[in-house]
Amino acid sequence: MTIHVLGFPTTLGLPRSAVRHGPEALRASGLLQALRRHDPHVVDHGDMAVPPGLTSDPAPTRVAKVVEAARRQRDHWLRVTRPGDLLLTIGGDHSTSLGTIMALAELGDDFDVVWVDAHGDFNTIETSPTGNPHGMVLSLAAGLLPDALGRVITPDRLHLWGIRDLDPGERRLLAAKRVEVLTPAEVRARREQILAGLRPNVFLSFDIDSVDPADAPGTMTPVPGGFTRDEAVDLVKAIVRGRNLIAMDLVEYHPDRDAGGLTNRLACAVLEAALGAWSRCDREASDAHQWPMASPH
Ligand code: Z70
Ligand code: MN
Ligand code: MN
Ligand code: MN
Repeated sequence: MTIHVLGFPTTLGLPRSAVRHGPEALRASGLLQALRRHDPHVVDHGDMAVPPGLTSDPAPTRVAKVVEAARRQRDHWLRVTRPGDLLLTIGGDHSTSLGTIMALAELGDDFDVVWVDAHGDFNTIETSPTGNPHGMVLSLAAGLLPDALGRVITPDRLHLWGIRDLDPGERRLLAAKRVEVLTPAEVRARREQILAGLRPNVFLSFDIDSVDPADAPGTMTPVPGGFTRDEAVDLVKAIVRGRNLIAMDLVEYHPDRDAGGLTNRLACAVLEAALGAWSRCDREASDAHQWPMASPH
């Protein structure tokens, strides 16, 4: 079982930001080495070439460019992945996550998406106040925009946790589609229940702005009232434990706003927490499998 790590330094979802330096900054502080301490089967696929986002592009052009980059990421994953592998992508803005959803949908996996974020990312071109596609990724994945993505995913698979900043139009759409949308307080209060409601296969998309700005200042769009660092790490462990993490993203990390490296260390801790829990599941499964064969007659 291989852990595939891909940098996706995109600003196509949010032009003008330095989030394209996220993968570079996390690599420079030793992320790959840290992950390999948890599991030696880490393969680094380097960074995908992604053109910069342009503020001069109208929203439909921005969306088309996001979809084009996502298709290349999807095709890359489809070429390299084998059953049981983990697809790990380091963004980039949240448009980083579209290609992996498309790959998993194409593979026909029965999976849920856990979207840990301050934002709903469920705008359409019509409801978006900004025209930024990073706020439209889940509506794209659910087939609400006209772009042909191949297979789309049904809204019951979406689990939005940590949400505290919704635009009016996306709020209505999320309600109409009956998507699970929970604030940090609701996640705290109903944790065991919502964890129990997840399918066994999970894609965890972790937007660093889900964490409170006090613990994660290094992001473009900080929103007060988020998870603490410890809550976030603990939540990630709880999501992965006893489940099959098939993919994970870490997105919206903005190194230029991360004086002191607080957010960098948090990003690393979140990924290590996921891998630690994932590796343990993996070992337990293979131990259980091998024990009867290894036992004396
Ligand atoms: C707003 C929009 C957003 C992340 C900001 C913001 C969306 N709802 N997503 N930061 N990660 O422009 O659609
Ligand atoms: Mn997001
Ligand atoms: Mn966000
Ligand atoms: Mn569900």
